[in-house]
Amino acid sequence: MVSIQIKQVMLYHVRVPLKKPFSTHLQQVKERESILIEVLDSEGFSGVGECVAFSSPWYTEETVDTVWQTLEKWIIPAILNQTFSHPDELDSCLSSVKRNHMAKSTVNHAIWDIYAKKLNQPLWQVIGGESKPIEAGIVVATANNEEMYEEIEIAVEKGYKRIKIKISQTSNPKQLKKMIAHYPQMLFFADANGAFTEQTMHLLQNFDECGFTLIEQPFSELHNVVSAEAQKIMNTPFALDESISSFQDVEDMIERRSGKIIVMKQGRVGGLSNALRIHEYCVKKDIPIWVGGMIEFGVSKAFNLAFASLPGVKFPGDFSSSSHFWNKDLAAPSINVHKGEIQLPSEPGVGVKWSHEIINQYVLRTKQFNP
Ligand code: OSB
Ligand code: MG
Repeated sequence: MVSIQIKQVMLYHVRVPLKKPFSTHLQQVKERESILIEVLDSEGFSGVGECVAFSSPWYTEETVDTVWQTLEKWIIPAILNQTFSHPDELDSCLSSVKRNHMAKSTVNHAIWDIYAKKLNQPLWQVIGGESKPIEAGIVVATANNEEMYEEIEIAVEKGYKRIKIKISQTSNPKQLKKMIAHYPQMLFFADANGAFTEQTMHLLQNFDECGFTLIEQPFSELHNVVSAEAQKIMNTPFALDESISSFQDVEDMIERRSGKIIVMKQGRVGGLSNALRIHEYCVKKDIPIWVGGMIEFGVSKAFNLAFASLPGVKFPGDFSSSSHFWNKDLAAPSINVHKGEIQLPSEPGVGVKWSHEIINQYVLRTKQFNP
């Protein structure tokens, strides 16, 4: 039986410029702030994790600052010296910390990494994944149309299997329909990040004829009832992203029929343990899943890749090469898309490490915690 006694936690607060701005109707992201974690156990095994909250609460309510504070004040003191035989035990240890899913996920991931290393198996294998290349998808999030068409052309040339574009009330469905017809071999997803409302549902309906495989989060997470009304009259399936922050949200989606597909972001649901519970349920209910991205470094992406090897994951996720966002990834090895696919690692654990040499160039503060 595995035994993991937590002996040390290191946090690194970093800020890294993106190669080019990432634009949605809600926010333009130019720099990625994050908190990187390393956990050491009493036998010298180390595990890594990465906070996916942003600098400001534009996507979810947690931010880099709230995650740092929650880790420092509540989560890390609760886990130091504790012994876990499985990563799933973390949630009961943190029962006095409500929600704060992204903060919890950071630690949950590091413990999964240690757990898989102690079993001497790659993480994807430990969680029941299939040994296969993972299909790569890219997100085009530009501020103007011309740039969007250029980036789509480049993504097609690079061999990506799927392109996700950001849409809003001002996007032009007729132009998009033409563009999609121009690339018949490519899957296109539309992500609205909640841009539509009950009053503008008729605008959303214009996207039904475009040829999108799915529309991600057409309405705000507060408007799942409206989403169900729209899904009733539209053929394109909705994939819910912001609406899914727990197992109960998945039950709610299925019950209301507010969407047909789940976008999995482990940070948003509190880590891999909860993501696996959701996966099991979705397989039972025949609800397809795909893996969403958060403009992450290689550690978070490596956890996403492990999840993407599961049988319930049915579409290519937000998996682009490290070089899409970064001059240099903070994790090693970096992610490489080859012929539209990414290889799973063969070494024990999640298969990537933080590169301290690169972190040193971007670090704002660090803190070490011991019992
Ligand atoms: O809505 O899917 C989203 C990035 C940051 C915050 C929200 C979203 C995204 C993306 C994925 O679209 C970007 C990626 O490939 O990492
Ligand atoms: Mg999304």
